[in-house]
Amino acid sequence: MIRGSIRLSVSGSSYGQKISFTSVENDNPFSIRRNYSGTSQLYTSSDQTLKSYDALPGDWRNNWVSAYTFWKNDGIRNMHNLMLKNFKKYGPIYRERIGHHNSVNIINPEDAATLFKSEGLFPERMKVWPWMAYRDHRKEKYGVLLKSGEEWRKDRLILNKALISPQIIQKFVPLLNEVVLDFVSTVYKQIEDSGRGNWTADLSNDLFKFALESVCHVLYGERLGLLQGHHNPESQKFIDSVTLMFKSTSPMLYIPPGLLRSIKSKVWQDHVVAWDTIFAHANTCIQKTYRQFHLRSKNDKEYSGVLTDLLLQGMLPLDDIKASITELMAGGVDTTSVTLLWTMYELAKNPNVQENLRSEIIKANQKTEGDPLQMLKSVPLLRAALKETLRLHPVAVTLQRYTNEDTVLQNYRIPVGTLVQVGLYAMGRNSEIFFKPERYNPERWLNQESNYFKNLGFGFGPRQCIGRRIAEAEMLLFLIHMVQNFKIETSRLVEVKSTFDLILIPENPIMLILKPIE
Ligand code: 2DC
Repeated sequence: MIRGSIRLSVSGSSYGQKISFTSVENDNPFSIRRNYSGTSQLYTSSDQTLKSYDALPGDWRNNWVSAYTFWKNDGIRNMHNLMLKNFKKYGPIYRERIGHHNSVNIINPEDAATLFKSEGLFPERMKVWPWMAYRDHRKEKYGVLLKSGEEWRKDRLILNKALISPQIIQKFVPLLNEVVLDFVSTVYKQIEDSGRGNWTADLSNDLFKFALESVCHVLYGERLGLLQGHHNPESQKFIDSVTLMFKSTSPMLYIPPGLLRSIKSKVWQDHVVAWDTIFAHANTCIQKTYRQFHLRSKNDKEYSGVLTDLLLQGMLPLDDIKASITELMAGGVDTTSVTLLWTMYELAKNPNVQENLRSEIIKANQKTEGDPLQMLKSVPLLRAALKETLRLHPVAVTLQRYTNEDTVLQNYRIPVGTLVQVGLYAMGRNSEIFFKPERYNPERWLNQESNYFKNLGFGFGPRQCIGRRIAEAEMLLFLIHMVQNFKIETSRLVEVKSTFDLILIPENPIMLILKPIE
C-alpha cells in the first residue's frame, strides 16, 4: 500500500472512460456521449485531508430541529434565502436533512463540474414526486422529464433531434419571430388606447400569453391567436392551471407521497385539478395537429412544428410523444415569461445597460438587414444579458444529481447514490464567485477569463433543460424587438424579491412603463 495517499475510483471506470473535460461540454446537450481523454488524477488525495461523509457540516443529525426551523422560517417559500444563510453559516458545502430527504449542498462552480463528471450515463435529478403521483393516479405516461434510466436516454436522444440540435433551431426562428411581432403590435395598441403615450402595467399575464403562444407555435406549427385579441378562455384556464400546478407542488415536496393523498388534502386536490386542465388543453392541441398530420401530402416538405416532426420521424410511440409534448407545453409558459419580466425590470433599473443593448441591436439590425436568424448571431451583449438575468433570478433554485460513483467534494468523501444539490441561486449572489454580484452587469460574461460552470441557468450535461434552445431564441427575439421599439422604465425602484413556488417568481407585481422610441 502506498502510504499517505488513497485513490478513489471515480474516473468513470465503470464505462471504461477516462476523464478530462473541456468547458464546452456544459453547453452541449446534443452530444450525449462525452469526450474523455487523459487520465484522472483529480481525486488523488492524502489520508489526512480526505474527510468522511459524516464529518460534513450542517445540522443534518437533528432531523426534527431542521424540519422545525424549516417550517418556522416559512421554509418552503423561502427556500432560496435559507440556502443563502446556510452557505454563510457552514461554508461551501453542507449536509442537510428535511424529513426523509438527505442531501449535500454545494455552491462552487468547480464542485458543480465535479458533480457533472460523476453523474454517469443516466443522470438523475431530484424527483418531483407530486408530478409522478398525478400521472400514476390518472394512468398517464411519464414524459422525458420524469423518466429515468434507459427509457429516459432513449426518449432524450430522439427528442434532442427535434428540440435542441443545431439544425432544428433555425426552423423555430421564423415561428417565434412572428409571435414577437404580434406582441409588439399589441404594445403599440395599448399605448394608443391609453391616450398617455405610454403603457404602464404589470405585464405578467400578457407575457404568459406571449410565452404560451410562442411554445405552441413551435410545438404545433399553429397559432392559438392569443395576441390577436381573441377571447380564449381555454388558454387562459391553461395559463392559470400551470401557475396553480407549480404553486401546489412546493408544499408537497417533502411530505411522503401516500400521506397527502390518503388525507385528501386541499393541495393535492388543487394539484390534480390543475394537471387535469393542463392535460385536457394539451390533448386538444395534440389531437388537432395529429388529424392534420394524416391529411398532409407526402410531398409536403414544409416544417410544421415539433409534434409533426416527431410523427414524421416515427421513432417514438405516440403515447410517449404525447407525454413529452404535454410537459413541454406546460414547461414553456412561466419559465420564459418570468425571465423576460425580470430582464425588462433589470433594464428599467439600469438605463445604461439598456442603451448599450439598444445600440448593439441597431447595429446588428443594419448589418443583417433585420434577418432574425442572422440577428441572433450578432447580439453577444444581449445573450450576456440573459445569462445575467438567470444569474440573479434563476428559474430553478438548485440543480441536483445523484452521484453515480464515490466522489470527492471539498475534500469530503461523498458516497455513490448521494443527492447533491448545486445552490444555483446562492451561487449567483456570492461575491467570491461573481465580482460585485448585486450589480446587473452583462459585460462580466464577455470580459471574464473563465466562466467555467458559472452559466448554469439551464443546467448542465445531457439532462439539462431540453427546451433551452427554444427558450433562448424566444427570449432573445422578444428582447431584440422590444428594446428596439420601446424605452423600458419602472416606477418601482425598490428591490423586488423572489419567492419560491417550485420555480422562483417575483414576490410582488412588477410595474413597467413602456414608451415608444420615435
Ligand atoms: C424545485 O427542491 C426545488 O424547468 C426542488 O420547465 C428541486 C427541483 C427539482 C426539479 C426542478 C425544480 C426544483 C424546479 C422546476 C424545474 C424542475 C425540473 C424541471 C422544472 C426546473 C429545482 C422546469 C420548470 C420545467 C417544468 C416542466 C413541467 C411543468 C412538466
